[in-house]
Amino acid sequence: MAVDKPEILLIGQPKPVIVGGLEPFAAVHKLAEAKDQDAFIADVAPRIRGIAVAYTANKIDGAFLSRFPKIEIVSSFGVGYDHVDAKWAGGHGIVVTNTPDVLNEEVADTALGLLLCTVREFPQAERYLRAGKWPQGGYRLTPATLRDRTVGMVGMGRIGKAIARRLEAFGVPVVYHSRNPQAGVSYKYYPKLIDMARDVDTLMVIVPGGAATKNLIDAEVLKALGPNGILINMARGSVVDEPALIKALKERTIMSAGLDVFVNEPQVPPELIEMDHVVLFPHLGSGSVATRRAMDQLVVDNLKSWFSGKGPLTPVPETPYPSKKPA
Ligand code: 8YV
Repeated sequence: MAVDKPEILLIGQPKPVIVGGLEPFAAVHKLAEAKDQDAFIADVAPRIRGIAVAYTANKIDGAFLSRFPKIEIVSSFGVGYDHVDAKWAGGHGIVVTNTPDVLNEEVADTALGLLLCTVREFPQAERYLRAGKWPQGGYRLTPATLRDRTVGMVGMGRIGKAIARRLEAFGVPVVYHSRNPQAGVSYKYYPKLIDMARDVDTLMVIVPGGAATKNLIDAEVLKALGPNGILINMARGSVVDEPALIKALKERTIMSAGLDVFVNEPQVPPELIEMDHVVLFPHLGSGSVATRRAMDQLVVDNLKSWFSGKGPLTPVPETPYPSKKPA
């Protein structure tokens, strides 16, 4: 007797690696191609056993997941999964997976690129050249240098460690703040973020998004960072109090910021766009063809492993596998 293929809802762009990887073993319903998405979901929901989320912007909360009575697994693209209510899923026996590790080095490369661009004003200098200003005189000597800076890492997870390794190679002292000290990490640990902000002049933010880290970098932290302060955000827009950051930049409470992420992406506050002393990236931390392909593949591999009865490859901590049975 032929075994029915599991039915999977694909949310977000139907990328070739994901669609091509899923179709041999699953019936894939592509939400992005539906004219009426709500009616489409209502139609397929009773049969859906897995959801693939191809982009981190889609909100997958309890209300949404309750529409799928047979849902077993949500396989989400990206290491960050603040768009998925994993706690709710865990409480309802649904496994959530993300795509960790395969992007560590790429995001760490981008973090160093953004840091250097911000400290040494490389994008501004390039704009200067293109505007034909070089013949009138060289680009200004930058007030900031990486040579005398200490980087305070806000977060020391897998990507944080990859960034810190690079900073060490650059000869830049590293210290860190996270909820708990990390085993096997020898950099100085600060239990309080405000104390670290006071002691360093550069903050590199690389913590998970979500309620626990919302507005962690607030006006007080920025003030403690001080007038030579440079903030780099590689995490989520929500980790930084954006209006407080804009105010601090306008009033030069801090010197500059390099931002890969924003509260309301892809919308960027016009106040930031207008400022010449910030560097703004369109959330491209992991954005190379090779790394995005590896992330797409891990979205597929989690579902493939699950539906062949082998369990998920990279479940998030809120939905451990095998699940912890109540005592
Ligand atoms: C992606 C990311 O750029 O993995 C993440 O959490 O933020 C990045 O790798 C992002 O997922 C694109 O939406």
